[in-house]
Amino acid sequence: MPVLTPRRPANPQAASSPSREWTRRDVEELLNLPFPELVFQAQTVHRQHFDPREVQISTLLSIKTGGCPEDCAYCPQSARYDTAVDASRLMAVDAVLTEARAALAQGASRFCMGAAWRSPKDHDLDTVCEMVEGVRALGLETCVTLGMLTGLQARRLKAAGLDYYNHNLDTSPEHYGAVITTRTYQDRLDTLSHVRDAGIHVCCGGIVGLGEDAADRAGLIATLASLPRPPESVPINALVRVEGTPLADAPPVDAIDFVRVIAAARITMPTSFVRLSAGREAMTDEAQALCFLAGANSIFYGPKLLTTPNAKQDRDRTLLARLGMRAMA
Ligand code: SAM
Ligand code: DTB
Ligand code: SF4
Repeated sequence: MPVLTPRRPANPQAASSPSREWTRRDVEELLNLPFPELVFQAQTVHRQHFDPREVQISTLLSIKTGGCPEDCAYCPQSARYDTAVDASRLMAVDAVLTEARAALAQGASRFCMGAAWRSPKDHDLDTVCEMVEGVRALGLETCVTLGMLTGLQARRLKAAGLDYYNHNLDTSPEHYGAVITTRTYQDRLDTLSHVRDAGIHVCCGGIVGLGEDAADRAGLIATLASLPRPPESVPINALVRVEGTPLADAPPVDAIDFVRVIAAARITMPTSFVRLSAGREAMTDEAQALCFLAGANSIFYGPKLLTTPNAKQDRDRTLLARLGMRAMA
Protein backbone atom coordinates (compact mmCIF):
# COMPACT_ATOMS: atom_id res chain seq x y z
CA MET A 1 0.00 0.00 0.00
CA PRO A 2 1.48 3.36 -0.93
CA VAL A 3 1.95 5.59 2.07
CA LEU A 4 2.85 8.60 -0.02
CA THR A 5 -0.41 9.87 -1.49
CA PRO A 6 -0.01 11.16 -5.04
CA ARG A 7 -0.58 14.86 -5.16
CA ARG A 8 0.44 17.49 -7.65
CA PRO A 9 3.12 19.93 -6.56
CA ALA A 10 2.52 23.65 -6.43
CA ASN A 11 2.71 25.31 -9.83
CA PRO A 12 6.34 26.26 -10.24
CA GLN A 13 5.60 28.74 -13.04
CA ALA A 14 5.92 31.52 -10.51
CA ALA A 15 9.04 29.91 -9.18
CA SER A 16 11.71 31.46 -11.32
CA SER A 17 11.35 35.18 -11.02
CA PRO A 18 14.69 36.87 -11.62
CA SER A 19 16.61 36.90 -8.36
CA ARG A 20 19.44 39.15 -7.17
CA GLU A 21 22.89 38.70 -8.63
CA TRP A 22 25.02 36.21 -6.75
CA THR A 23 28.76 36.29 -7.29
CA ARG A 24 31.01 33.36 -6.51
CA ARG A 25 32.41 35.43 -3.64
CA ASP A 26 28.93 35.93 -2.18
CA VAL A 27 28.34 32.19 -2.31
CA GLU A 28 31.76 31.43 -0.81
CA GLU A 29 30.81 33.71 2.08
CA LEU A 30 27.59 31.74 2.52
CA LEU A 31 29.44 28.41 2.50
CA ASN A 32 31.85 29.77 5.15
CA LEU A 33 29.14 30.95 7.55
CA PRO A 34 28.93 29.28 10.94
CA PHE A 35 26.65 26.26 10.34
CA PRO A 36 23.81 27.44 12.64
CA GLU A 37 23.73 30.83 10.88
CA LEU A 38 23.76 29.25 7.41
CA VAL A 39 20.95 26.83 8.24
CA PHE A 40 18.92 29.59 9.91
CA GLN A 41 19.18 31.76 6.78
CA ALA A 42 18.23 28.82 4.56
CA GLN A 43 15.27 27.94 6.80
CA THR A 44 14.07 31.53 6.81
CA VAL A 45 14.17 31.74 3.00
CA HIS A 46 12.60 28.29 2.62
CA ARG A 47 9.64 29.16 4.83
CA GLN A 48 8.96 32.34 2.85
CA HIS A 49 8.20 30.28 -0.25
CA PHE A 50 7.40 26.70 0.76
CA ASP A 51 5.79 24.64 3.47
CA PRO A 52 8.86 23.10 5.17
CA ARG A 53 6.93 19.87 5.85
CA GLU A 54 6.46 19.12 2.15
CA VAL A 55 8.69 17.21 -0.25
CA GLN A 56 8.16 16.87 -3.98
CA ILE A 57 8.48 13.26 -5.11
CA SER A 58 10.00 12.28 -8.48
CA THR A 59 10.71 8.80 -9.83
CA LEU A 60 13.53 8.04 -12.25
CA LEU A 61 13.65 5.52 -15.07
CA SER A 62 16.57 4.82 -17.38
CA ILE A 63 14.91 4.50 -20.79
CA LYS A 64 18.21 3.94 -22.61
CA THR A 65 21.07 2.60 -20.56
CA GLY A 66 24.85 2.59 -21.05
CA GLY A 67 27.04 2.68 -24.14
CA CYS A 68 27.37 6.48 -24.00
CA PRO A 69 30.20 8.02 -26.07
CA GLU A 70 30.86 10.84 -23.55
CA ASP A 71 33.66 10.68 -20.96
CA CYS A 72 32.01 12.11 -17.81
CA ALA A 73 34.42 10.78 -15.16
CA TYR A 74 31.66 10.02 -12.64
CA CYS A 75 29.38 8.09 -14.95
CA PRO A 76 28.88 4.32 -15.00
CA GLN A 77 27.12 4.62 -18.38
CA SER A 78 30.10 5.88 -20.34
CA ALA A 79 31.27 3.28 -22.89
CA ARG A 80 34.84 4.36 -22.11
CA TYR A 81 34.87 2.79 -18.64
CA ASP A 82 34.66 -0.85 -17.66
CA THR A 83 31.69 -0.83 -15.27
CA ALA A 84 29.02 -3.40 -14.45
CA VAL A 85 26.44 -1.56 -16.59
CA ASP A 86 25.26 -3.45 -19.69
CA ALA A 87 24.26 -1.23 -22.59
CA SER A 88 20.68 -1.56 -23.80
CA ARG A 89 18.51 -0.04 -26.52
CA LEU A 90 15.80 2.55 -26.07
CA MET A 91 12.85 0.99 -24.19
CA ALA A 92 9.48 0.47 -25.85
CA VAL A 93 6.80 3.04 -25.08
CA ASP A 94 4.47 0.45 -23.45
CA ALA A 95 7.16 -0.75 -21.07
CA VAL A 96 7.86 2.85 -20.00
CA LEU A 97 4.17 3.48 -19.38
CA THR A 98 3.95 0.38 -17.19
CA GLU A 99 6.76 1.79 -15.04
CA ALA A 100 5.09 5.21 -14.94
CA ARG A 101 1.82 3.68 -13.68
CA ALA A 102 3.76 1.94 -10.91
CA ALA A 103 5.48 5.22 -9.97
CA LEU A 104 2.11 6.99 -9.83
CA ALA A 105 0.71 4.26 -7.58
CA GLN A 106 3.72 4.73 -5.28
CA GLY A 107 3.05 8.45 -4.88
CA ALA A 108 5.30 10.12 -7.45
CA SER A 109 4.10 13.40 -8.93
CA ARG A 110 6.82 13.59 -11.58
CA PHE A 111 8.28 10.87 -13.80
CA CYS A 112 11.83 11.49 -15.03
CA MET A 113 13.19 9.53 -17.97
CA GLY A 114 16.95 9.44 -18.61
CA ALA A 115 18.88 8.33 -21.68
CA ALA A 116 22.63 7.74 -21.95
CA TRP A 117 23.09 9.84 -25.06
CA ARG A 118 25.41 12.67 -26.04
CA SER A 119 22.33 14.06 -27.80
CA PRO A 120 19.17 12.40 -29.16
CA LYS A 121 18.80 11.30 -32.80
CA ASP A 122 15.66 12.65 -34.38
CA HIS A 123 14.04 9.22 -34.81
CA ASP A 124 14.68 8.44 -31.13
CA LEU A 125 13.14 11.76 -30.20
CA ASP A 126 9.91 10.62 -31.95
CA THR A 127 9.73 7.71 -29.50
CA VAL A 128 10.58 9.89 -26.49
CA CYS A 129 7.81 12.33 -27.52
CA GLU A 130 5.35 9.40 -27.47
CA MET A 131 6.59 8.48 -23.99
CA VAL A 132 6.10 12.06 -22.80
CA GLU A 133 2.56 12.16 -24.19
CA GLY A 134 1.71 8.82 -22.59
CA VAL A 135 3.15 9.66 -19.17
CA ARG A 136 1.43 13.01 -19.15
CA ALA A 137 -1.90 11.37 -20.00
CA LEU A 138 -1.56 9.41 -16.73
CA GLY A 139 -1.58 12.70 -14.83
CA LEU A 140 2.13 12.75 -14.01
CA GLU A 141 4.46 15.64 -14.65
CA THR A 142 7.11 14.72 -17.18
CA CYS A 143 10.86 15.24 -17.17
CA VAL A 144 13.49 13.89 -19.55
CA THR A 145 17.27 14.07 -19.66
CA LEU A 146 18.66 13.16 -23.07
CA GLY A 147 21.91 15.11 -23.38
CA MET A 148 22.45 18.12 -25.63
CA LEU A 149 19.45 19.47 -27.56
CA THR A 150 19.02 21.77 -30.54
CA GLY A 151 16.39 24.50 -30.39
CA LEU A 152 14.17 22.48 -32.74
CA GLN A 153 14.42 19.36 -30.58
CA ALA A 154 13.50 21.38 -27.49
CA ARG A 155 10.43 22.77 -29.28
CA ARG A 156 9.40 19.26 -30.33
CA LEU A 157 9.56 18.08 -26.71
CA LYS A 158 7.55 21.10 -25.61
CA ALA A 159 4.90 20.32 -28.24
CA ALA A 160 4.69 16.76 -26.85
CA GLY A 161 3.86 18.25 -23.45
CA LEU A 162 7.21 18.01 -21.67
CA ASP A 163 7.19 19.83 -18.32
CA TYR A 164 10.90 19.69 -17.32
CA TYR A 165 14.24 19.06 -19.02
CA ASN A 166 17.15 17.97 -16.80
CA HIS A 167 20.59 19.04 -17.93
CA ASN A 168 23.21 19.59 -15.26
CA LEU A 169 26.17 21.95 -15.20
CA ASP A 170 27.71 19.38 -12.84
CA THR A 171 30.47 21.62 -11.38
CA SER A 172 32.13 25.03 -11.68
CA PRO A 173 33.33 26.27 -15.09
CA GLU A 174 36.91 26.00 -13.78
CA HIS A 175 36.72 22.41 -12.52
CA TYR A 176 34.61 21.17 -15.43
CA GLY A 177 37.55 20.25 -17.71
CA ALA A 178 38.94 17.90 -15.06
CA VAL A 179 35.70 15.88 -15.22
CA ILE A 180 34.44 15.99 -18.83
CA THR A 181 36.35 16.64 -22.05
CA THR A 182 33.86 15.58 -24.73
CA ARG A 183 31.52 18.57 -24.38
CA THR A 184 32.09 22.08 -23.09
CA TYR A 185 30.45 24.11 -20.35
CA GLN A 186 29.20 26.42 -23.08
CA ASP A 187 27.54 23.43 -24.85
CA ARG A 188 25.60 22.85 -21.65
CA LEU A 189 24.63 26.50 -21.31
CA ASP A 190 23.47 26.48 -24.95
CA THR A 191 21.20 23.47 -24.33
CA LEU A 192 19.80 25.17 -21.23
CA SER A 193 18.94 28.26 -23.22
CA HIS A 194 17.22 26.16 -25.95
CA VAL A 195 15.15 24.49 -23.23
CA ARG A 196 14.29 27.82 -21.61
CA ASP A 197 13.41 29.43 -24.96
CA ALA A 198 11.10 26.52 -25.80
CA GLY A 199 9.12 27.25 -22.61
CA ILE A 200 10.11 24.04 -20.80
CA HIS A 201 10.92 24.23 -17.08
CA VAL A 202 14.63 23.89 -16.44
CA CYS A 203 15.99 21.24 -14.06
CA CYS A 204 19.70 21.92 -13.59
CA GLY A 205 22.15 21.26 -10.81
CA GLY A 206 25.39 19.47 -10.15
CA ILE A 207 27.41 16.92 -8.24
CA VAL A 208 29.36 17.33 -5.01
CA GLY A 209 32.41 15.06 -4.63
CA LEU A 210 34.10 15.38 -8.03
CA GLY A 211 37.39 16.49 -6.44
CA GLU A 212 36.26 20.13 -6.46
CA ASP A 213 37.08 22.60 -3.70
CA ALA A 214 34.79 25.01 -1.85
CA ALA A 215 35.46 27.74 -4.45
CA ASP A 216 34.24 25.37 -7.19
CA ARG A 217 31.10 24.56 -5.21
CA ALA A 218 30.49 28.29 -4.88
CA GLY A 219 31.17 28.68 -8.62
CA LEU A 220 28.56 26.06 -9.48
CA ILE A 221 25.88 27.59 -7.24
CA ALA A 222 26.66 31.15 -8.39
CA THR A 223 26.45 30.07 -12.04
CA LEU A 224 23.08 28.36 -11.49
CA ALA A 225 21.66 31.30 -9.54
CA SER A 226 22.89 33.79 -12.17
CA LEU A 227 21.33 32.11 -15.20
CA PRO A 228 18.98 34.54 -16.98
CA ARG A 229 16.25 32.76 -14.98
CA PRO A 230 17.29 30.34 -12.25
CA PRO A 231 16.27 26.71 -12.82
CA GLU A 232 12.86 25.77 -11.41
CA SER A 233 14.42 22.56 -10.13
CA VAL A 234 17.98 22.22 -8.78
CA PRO A 235 19.22 18.66 -8.23
CA ILE A 236 22.21 18.50 -5.89
CA ASN A 237 23.81 15.07 -6.24
CA ALA A 238 26.43 13.53 -3.97
CA LEU A 239 28.75 11.53 -6.18
CA VAL A 240 27.80 7.85 -6.30
CA ARG A 241 31.24 6.26 -6.58
CA VAL A 242 31.00 3.48 -9.12
CA GLU A 243 33.64 0.79 -9.64
CA GLY A 244 35.36 1.18 -13.00
CA THR A 245 34.82 4.96 -13.33
CA PRO A 246 37.80 7.31 -12.91
CA LEU A 247 36.17 8.73 -9.77
CA ALA A 248 35.54 5.35 -8.12
CA ASP A 249 38.07 6.14 -5.37
CA ALA A 250 37.28 9.83 -4.87
CA PRO A 251 37.13 10.74 -1.17
CA PRO A 252 33.58 10.55 0.21
CA VAL A 253 31.68 13.81 0.54
CA ASP A 254 31.59 15.22 4.06
CA ALA A 255 27.92 15.31 5.07
CA ILE A 256 28.13 18.73 6.72
CA ASP A 257 29.82 20.20 3.62
CA PHE A 258 27.05 18.68 1.49
CA VAL A 259 24.37 20.29 3.69
CA ARG A 260 26.17 23.61 3.24
CA VAL A 261 25.82 23.30 -0.56
CA ILE A 262 22.10 22.54 -0.20
CA ALA A 263 21.68 25.59 2.04
CA ALA A 264 23.54 27.82 -0.43
CA ALA A 265 21.30 26.58 -3.25
CA ARG A 266 18.21 27.32 -1.16
CA ILE A 267 19.33 30.84 -0.20
CA THR A 268 20.42 31.83 -3.70
CA MET A 269 17.45 30.23 -5.52
CA PRO A 270 14.66 30.86 -3.01
CA THR A 271 11.70 29.79 -5.16
CA SER A 272 13.30 26.78 -6.85
CA PHE A 273 12.79 23.19 -5.80
CA VAL A 274 16.11 21.97 -4.42
CA ARG A 275 16.42 18.21 -4.90
CA LEU A 276 18.42 16.05 -2.55
CA SER A 277 19.30 13.88 -5.51
CA ALA A 278 21.75 10.98 -6.03
CA GLY A 279 23.75 9.76 -3.05
CA ARG A 280 20.96 9.37 -0.48
CA GLU A 281 21.55 5.64 -0.16
CA ALA A 282 24.96 6.27 1.40
CA MET A 283 23.69 9.11 3.63
CA THR A 284 22.48 8.67 7.18
CA ASP A 285 18.89 9.57 8.03
CA GLU A 286 20.27 12.39 10.17
CA ALA A 287 22.25 13.87 7.26
CA GLN A 288 19.14 13.74 5.07
CA ALA A 289 17.13 15.43 7.84
CA LEU A 290 19.74 18.21 7.93
CA CYS A 291 19.37 18.59 4.15
CA PHE A 292 15.62 19.07 4.59
CA LEU A 293 16.29 21.60 7.37
CA ALA A 294 18.65 23.41 5.00
CA GLY A 295 15.91 23.74 2.38
CA ALA A 296 15.94 20.59 0.25
CA ASN A 297 12.34 19.88 -0.75
CA SER A 298 12.47 17.24 -3.45
CA ILE A 299 13.77 13.66 -3.68
CA PHE A 300 13.93 10.73 -6.07
CA TYR A 301 11.75 7.98 -4.66
CA GLY A 302 12.02 4.41 -5.91
CA PRO A 303 14.42 1.48 -5.77
CA LYS A 304 16.80 2.73 -8.45
CA LEU A 305 18.26 5.97 -9.75
CA LEU A 306 19.38 5.34 -13.36
CA THR A 307 21.74 2.42 -12.86
CA THR A 308 22.63 2.58 -9.15
CA PRO A 309 20.47 1.82 -6.11
CA ASN A 310 18.45 4.57 -4.47
CA ALA A 311 17.51 4.72 -0.77
CA LYS A 312 14.97 1.98 0.00
CA GLN A 313 11.34 3.06 -0.21
CA ASP A 314 10.50 1.67 3.24
CA ARG A 315 13.34 3.68 4.68
CA ASP A 316 12.08 6.85 2.94
CA ARG A 317 8.53 6.37 4.16
CA THR A 318 9.75 5.79 7.69
CA LEU A 319 12.09 8.78 7.56
CA LEU A 320 9.42 11.18 6.30
CA ALA A 321 7.01 9.88 8.95
CA ARG A 322 9.65 10.27 11.69
CA LEU A 323 10.22 13.86 10.57
CA GLY A 324 6.49 14.64 10.30
CA MET A 325 6.98 15.41 6.61
CA ARG A 326 4.85 14.41 3.64
CA ALA A 327 4.63 14.29 -0.16
CA MET A 328 3.80 17.69 -1.61
CA ALA A 329 0.18 18.52 -2.41
N1 SAM B 1 23.30 11.61 -20.85
C1 SAM B 1 22.57 12.73 -20.43
C2 SAM B 1 23.46 13.85 -19.93
O1 SAM B 1 24.49 13.59 -19.38
O2 SAM B 1 23.08 15.01 -20.09
C3 SAM B 1 21.50 12.42 -19.40
C4 SAM B 1 21.76 11.39 -18.32
S1 SAM B 1 23.07 11.77 -17.16
C5 SAM B 1 23.29 10.22 -16.34
C6 SAM B 1 22.29 12.86 -15.99
C7 SAM B 1 23.10 13.37 -14.82
O3 SAM B 1 23.25 12.35 -13.86
C8 SAM B 1 24.52 13.83 -15.07
O4 SAM B 1 24.60 15.10 -15.62
C9 SAM B 1 25.09 13.81 -13.66
O5 SAM B 1 24.91 15.07 -13.07
C10 SAM B 1 24.26 12.75 -12.96
N2 SAM B 1 25.09 11.59 -12.61
C11 SAM B 1 25.54 10.64 -13.45
N3 SAM B 1 26.30 9.73 -12.79
C12 SAM B 1 26.33 10.12 -11.50
C13 SAM B 1 26.96 9.61 -10.33
N4 SAM B 1 27.74 8.53 -10.37
N5 SAM B 1 26.76 10.24 -9.16
C14 SAM B 1 25.99 11.36 -9.11
N6 SAM B 1 25.38 11.89 -10.18
C15 SAM B 1 25.54 11.29 -11.36
C1 DTB C 1 20.26 14.21 -11.63
O1 DTB C 1 20.73 15.33 -11.32
N1 DTB C 1 20.49 13.08 -10.97
C2 DTB C 1 19.84 11.96 -11.60
C3 DTB C 1 19.02 12.66 -12.69
N2 DTB C 1 19.47 14.00 -12.66
C4 DTB C 1 18.93 12.09 -14.04
C5 DTB C 1 20.79 10.91 -12.07
C6 DTB C 1 21.61 10.31 -11.00
C7 DTB C 1 22.39 9.18 -11.57
C8 DTB C 1 23.19 8.46 -10.55
C9 DTB C 1 24.02 7.37 -11.14
C10 DTB C 1 23.22 6.27 -11.79
O2 DTB C 1 22.24 5.74 -11.16
O3 DTB C 1 23.58 5.84 -12.90
FE1 SF4 D 1 26.78 9.91 -21.07
FE2 SF4 D 1 25.22 11.43 -19.56
FE3 SF4 D 1 26.81 9.54 -18.47
FE4 SF4 D 1 27.92 11.73 -19.47
S1 SF4 D 1 26.48 11.64 -17.73
S2 SF4 D 1 28.61 9.60 -19.82
S3 SF4 D 1 26.56 12.13 -21.20
S4 SF4 D 1 25.09 9.20 -19.80
